[in-house]
Amino acid sequence: MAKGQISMKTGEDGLHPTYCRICEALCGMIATVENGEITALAPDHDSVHSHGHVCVKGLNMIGVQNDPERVTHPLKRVGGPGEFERVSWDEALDDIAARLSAIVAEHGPEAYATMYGNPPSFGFASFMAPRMFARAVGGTRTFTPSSEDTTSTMLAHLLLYGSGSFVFPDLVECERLYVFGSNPLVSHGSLLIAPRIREDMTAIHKRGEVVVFDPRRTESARAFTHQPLLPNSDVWLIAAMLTTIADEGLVADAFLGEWTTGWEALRDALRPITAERASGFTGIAAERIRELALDFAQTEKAATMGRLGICRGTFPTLSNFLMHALNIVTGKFHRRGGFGFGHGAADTGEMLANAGMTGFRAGASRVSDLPSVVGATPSVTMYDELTQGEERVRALVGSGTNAVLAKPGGHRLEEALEALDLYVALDLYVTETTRFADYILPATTFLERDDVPLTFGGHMVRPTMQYAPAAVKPRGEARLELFILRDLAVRMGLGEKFPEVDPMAAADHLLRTGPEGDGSPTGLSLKLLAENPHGVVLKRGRWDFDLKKKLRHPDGRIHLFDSMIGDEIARLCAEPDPVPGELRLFGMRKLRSINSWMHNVDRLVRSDRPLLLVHPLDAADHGIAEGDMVRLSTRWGAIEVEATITQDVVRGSVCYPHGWGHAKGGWTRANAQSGANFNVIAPSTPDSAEKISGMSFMDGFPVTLERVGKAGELAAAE
Ligand SMILES: Nc1nc2c(c(=O)[nH]1)N[C@H]1C(S)=C(S)[C@@H](COP(=O)(O)OP(=O)(O)OC[C@H]3O[C@@H](n4cnc5c(=O)[nH]c(N)nc54)[C@H](O)[C@@H]3O)O[C@H]1N2
Ligand SMILES: Nc1nc2c(c(=O)[nH]1)N[C@H]1C(S)=C(S)[C@@H](COP(=O)(O)OP(=O)(O)OC[C@H]3O[C@@H](n4cnc5c(=O)[nH]c(N)nc54)[C@H](O)[C@@H]3O)O[C@H]1N2
Ligand code: SF4
Ligand SMILES: [Mo]
Repeated sequence: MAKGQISMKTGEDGLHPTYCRICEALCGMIATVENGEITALAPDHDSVHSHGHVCVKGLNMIGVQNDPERVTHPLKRVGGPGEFERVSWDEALDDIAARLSAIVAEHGPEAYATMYGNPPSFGFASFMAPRMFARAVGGTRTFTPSSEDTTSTMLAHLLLYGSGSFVFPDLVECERLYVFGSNPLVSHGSLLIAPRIREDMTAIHKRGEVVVFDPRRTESARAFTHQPLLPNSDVWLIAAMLTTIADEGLVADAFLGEWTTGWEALRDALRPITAERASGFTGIAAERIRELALDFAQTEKAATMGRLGICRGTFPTLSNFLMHALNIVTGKFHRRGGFGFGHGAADTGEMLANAGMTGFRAGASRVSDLPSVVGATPSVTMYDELTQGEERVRALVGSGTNAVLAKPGGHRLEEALEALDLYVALDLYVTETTRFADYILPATTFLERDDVPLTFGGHMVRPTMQYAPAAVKPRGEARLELFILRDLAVRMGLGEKFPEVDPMAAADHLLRTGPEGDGSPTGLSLKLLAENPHGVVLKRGRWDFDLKKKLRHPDGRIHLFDSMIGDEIARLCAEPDPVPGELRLFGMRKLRSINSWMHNVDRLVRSDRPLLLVHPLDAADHGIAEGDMVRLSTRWGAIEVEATITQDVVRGSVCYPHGWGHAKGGWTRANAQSGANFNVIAPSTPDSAEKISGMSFMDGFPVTLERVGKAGELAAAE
């Protein structure tokens, strides 16, 4: 085929339509393939999903794809951490199979645990692989980023709807959008798929108003109405808004009567939380809280969205629960311009359930009183699970996670990983985490695998579907995670428990039997998608579904109250007032970074320097000047970082990005970058997590700040 022509055949010269799997926007891209290699990545202007939108990370994925430091052959540990030697696949897999079988024979299947990270969860097959392997071996402990990302909102969904299907705002018709703890202009949205979210939000602001609740004047806050507040205080704000709405009689009685239970109990429990009381915790005037509540209730097409900023404080489940309740109680639920479930090629809640990821298990943790939510073992128990007692984890397979930088107390995991009898990592790099592995097995990038974004099908703002065949064959000896782990299972004699899967045949089956499959107006199938390389728009749109089928509590209603929620409200009401002078640390994402894993791409990092944002009054209190090095400490650890003074953060808070602190991985460019590992100081013992969900406390925890010197002076002294 001539260069410049569209091709759907892996490795063929030409232009390959694909989509980015770095973040949830799933932007359409065109990969230019020449002589079996990707030579350029460009926006896909014909994409029916993103219409030419991409960001700088997507375009620079080529820097990871072709990175000379990428691991493209199996590596075996031959010395201290990070000392590896190339081996053959057979040698690696035979040795791993023998050692893992022996560990399981001696200590039982629970001696094996699974760990996976963010990037593999974007692929249909790469997401299934670690779960299927765990099921075959029998170990149930599963460490994922959920404890830092989704667990609390998942629990709120389960309590309200009895289901794990995501509920999200209708950006298309909304006229008043309240954004709690999300920075979509940088993150491109999460738990809702909308690649052109900047345009959606701009249009809403033109029709009415977008209010961004955030302790930092973020890129999104600057673009719309910014409502600053203290970190870890939204729960007070939202509770007081609900109380105001109840007092003013702005409640959608008909909807509540038909679809819900528990409103009276919720209202009564929240009664002590007045706007005046909330004002002391949030730093927002009581009058303003009432105004925000009334504006929301009185706008017909209003909705909220909330993300990490309300998912990781000390009341993350209650914060999410009340944020949903705000929509439900004011009649915005399941209504155009409002807030509700989605409809697409697949139902997320059902898919999670089919993957064995269901429900809530109280007291599931061996080493703490924490539960498991949707199959995730709380991150803050990982150190103890790997190091304590006879029943400890002795063997771990990790796919696509840099836990040492990503998990609270990541630095302690170095010791825990090194103590394992066997740690096998499926990854693209020797990282701060995989350097402790006995083997690193080279995984594929998303450009090297066939995919359909089925797991995202249920929460697209404008539902579409696309089939992206691998643009190129895997580099070197890299292999699909699913094939690596199936091969390993077979070598362990577990082939029957881990059946051979053809991922795209499985995807075709799900497409055809799903809500937009055979017999539906769209008639989705892999064949239809293959005939439409830039994607297919689902004809019925987001709102065309039967609400009754999505509500999974036995009574078919939304539960606005629950004993767990009652207990959480009582715990909230007993909270002491904020400590004067206390500083709270919260996090930040930047456009040119994705967590920790694209920092070896020079074009992405060369203009970046992680800095601690400090408010001028707090800087004065602590004798800190621009560019000073400061020590941040908690009872869990201490880091030294460079400070910058700015009005962008609210007084009483400091802000620092995560994913930094590279030093000892096999990524030279990343190692050269300044910055410290946020998670050294993050609360990381089981007592620090939210009791009911096991969610890590990562935003708004108290820190001590002290000046240690000028950045330049310190560097010169070293
Ligand atoms: N460029 C880029 N995009 C990404 C990522 C990335 O690393 N880089 N990561 C991806 C991933 S894994 C995820 S999960 C999503 C996350 O998507 P988002 O949640 O939209 O991303 P964040 O930028 O973390 O936004 C959280 C916001 O909460 C604010 N915040 C912190 N504490 C509080 C608080 O107590 N209250 C309130 N109201 N706000 C608070 C922070 O200042 C921040 O602006 O982003 C994804 N997209
Ligand atoms: N302090 C603090 N900590 C946080 C967060 C925060 O906001 N603040 N955010 C949390 C959130 S939301 C998340 S999602 C987590 C992310 O946590 P992780 O997923 O553990 O961390 P990443 O930095 O995304 O590292 C991903 C790893 O996957 C590898 N990789 C990339 N692509 C592939 C692939 O296709 N297959 C395989 N097998 N490997 C691949 C990369 O080389 C890298 O080693 O971090 C969490 N940690
Ligand atoms: S916003 Fe950027 S990183 Fe996210 S999917 Fe689009 S191109 Fe990829
Ligand atoms: Mo995440």
